[in-house]
Amino acid sequence: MNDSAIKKLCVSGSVLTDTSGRPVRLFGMSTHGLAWHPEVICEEAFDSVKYEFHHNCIRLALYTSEYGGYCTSGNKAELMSLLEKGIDLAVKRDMYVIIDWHTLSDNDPNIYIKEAKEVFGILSEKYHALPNVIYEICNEPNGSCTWDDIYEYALSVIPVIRKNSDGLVLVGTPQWSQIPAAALKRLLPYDNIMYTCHFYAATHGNGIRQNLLEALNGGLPVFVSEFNICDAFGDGPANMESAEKWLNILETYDLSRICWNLSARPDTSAVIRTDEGIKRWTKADLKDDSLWLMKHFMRDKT
Ligand code: IDC
Repeated sequence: MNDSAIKKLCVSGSVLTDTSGRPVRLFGMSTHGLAWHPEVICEEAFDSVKYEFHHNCIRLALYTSEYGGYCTSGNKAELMSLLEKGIDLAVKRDMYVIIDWHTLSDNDPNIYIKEAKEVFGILSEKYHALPNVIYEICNEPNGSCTWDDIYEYALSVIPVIRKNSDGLVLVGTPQWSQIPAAALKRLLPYDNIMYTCHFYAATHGNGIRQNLLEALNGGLPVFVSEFNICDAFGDGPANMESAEKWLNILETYDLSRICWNLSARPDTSAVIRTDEGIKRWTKADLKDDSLWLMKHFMRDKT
């Protein structure tokens, strides 16, 4: 008997719902790279996301290439056990948890498809019974990587997950997940799929918002699995005017949204003000821009 508050997620048309068809909106934080900041995978940090910020989701960013990336110089066993610890900490708090296969400088996810299939195979087998777990199969395809390339990748990776689990799968879109409308041309032939849109409000303006609107008006199920209101380097001043425009779309279409990132690094996108080690952070520990972001973007409407 599962008496957890966590409901199984379904994609119904373009809307994320529970199994009784009630819309569900996820909002939460992404970690920085697990290899950079393993210390954040701990009780205190997860308590702060759940009980101080009142988020219902956390995203675990497993970089594939950069800085101790899983497919490059990283310690695979340590990274896997961090992921598993993060999943356990989230499940214990009745939170949804996104396993983020954080491709980035490996611009085409097909580059490390073998490793992706291995990792998603192991994790979907281990966690198939938990409705909390969400599979994000590629963070940000970019460069010359097209929707057709992503489609082929997804056609190979999603069946590995589906063999074990019918859980929610998030799929990145071209140009750093800024072109969700590209997916309208050829939808993936599976249930419970959402396509991602990422934005950094101080860099990304009308052009990318128009693409998101085109995707939404075309009926595409979209999940904002990474955003911030600063620039695309994750730094610089926030642009509130652009942020308000993005917020308006997210609210109008009730999109789920995950903010980058839970760390105390100096750049703007790291939400914690001062690096005094890990503790149960409260809203008083947030940088001013992050506090604004939380207040406006991260509200539970239910
Ligand atoms: C950035 C981190 C930064 C790190 C860099 C590595 O904030 O500390 O050095 O990655 O390349 C993304 C990516 C995300 C980026 C973020 C900000 O998904 O990995 O994080 N960003 O640049 N897409 C757009 C912006």
